[in-house]
Amino acid sequence: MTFSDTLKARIQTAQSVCVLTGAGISAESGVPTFRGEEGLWKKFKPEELANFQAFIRNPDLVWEWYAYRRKLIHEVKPNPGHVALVELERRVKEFTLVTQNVDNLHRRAGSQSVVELHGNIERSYCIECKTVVSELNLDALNRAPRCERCGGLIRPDVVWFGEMLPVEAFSKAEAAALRCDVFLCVGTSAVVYPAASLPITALDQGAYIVEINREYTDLSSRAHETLIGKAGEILPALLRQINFQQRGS
Ligand code: BV8
Ligand code: ZN
Repeated sequence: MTFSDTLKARIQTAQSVCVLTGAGISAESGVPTFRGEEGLWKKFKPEELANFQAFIRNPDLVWEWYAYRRKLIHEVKPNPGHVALVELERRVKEFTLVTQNVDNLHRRAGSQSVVELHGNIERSYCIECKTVVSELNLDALNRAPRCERCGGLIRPDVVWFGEMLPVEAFSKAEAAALRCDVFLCVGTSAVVYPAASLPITALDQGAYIVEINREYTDLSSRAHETLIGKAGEILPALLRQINFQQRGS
């Protein structure tokens, strides 16, 4: 696999790198994506499951869907794509990993600076008193549990459609996009906002935008480079071809 001299030079000399990942980086771990052929949304529509009204209308169905995904995530492990980003984080002076994924695989791979834009499926909280619940053996339940303190419904701590992203997380992500020299956009269909606005924010301030995906997306026409292929193959190959020793001062 060959990479452009520009790309290698840009990463080699970058003071600051920002990476945005989507479901595609976890696909090779065995976690289904949302919008692909085998995607999670094929059976269910986002509006049926990933929104608060759907949860209130049918808490057990939504809860069961997340319990299924949590169980799946406990059975998989990070793949070489996640691991390559841990290596990149070690090599670059300033590195921010922003993820739309709620599967915790970046942290399990060893990434330190993970900004979770859409929450984390391993955390849950009560919709009434907001008590965070984690000790529940969540997978075993296929009914939405009730809060021991107030009896309120317990929901997954993920961002649903129509819900605001965690303010601190999004401002951290935006600050990184505004500062970076290179922005890598890995395994996302780039259709969900405001996450999908981040590569454009980086582009507008002069960063070099590189997309890694199995197919072209809405972002491809704006990116400087689109590398078509699997993230778990491209990222390790790219890291192997960059000579970080030659870093400038
Ligand atoms: C908000 C829940 C505002 C967690 C998710 C019209 C226009 C623009 C925007 C909107 C609009 N109407 C509504 C909106 C806003 C809406 C939105 O963007 N909708 C889109 C769909 C049009 N956004 C929101 O509602 C957000 N909130 O805007 O609030 C607001 C303002 C004021 C006051 C109140 C509110 C909230 C967005 C978060 C929604 N939550 N999920 C969960 O259950 O996981 S979205 C869901 O999509 C996931 O979170 C996921 O992270 C996200 C993005 O999907 P991807 O990660 O990109 O995955 P996908 O399957 O799509 O693509 C995978 C890609 O990987 C593919 O391209 C594939 O080719 C590639 N791939 C596959 N294998 C590999 C690979 N690449 C490399 N290697 C491989 N091996
Ligand atoms: Zn409660």
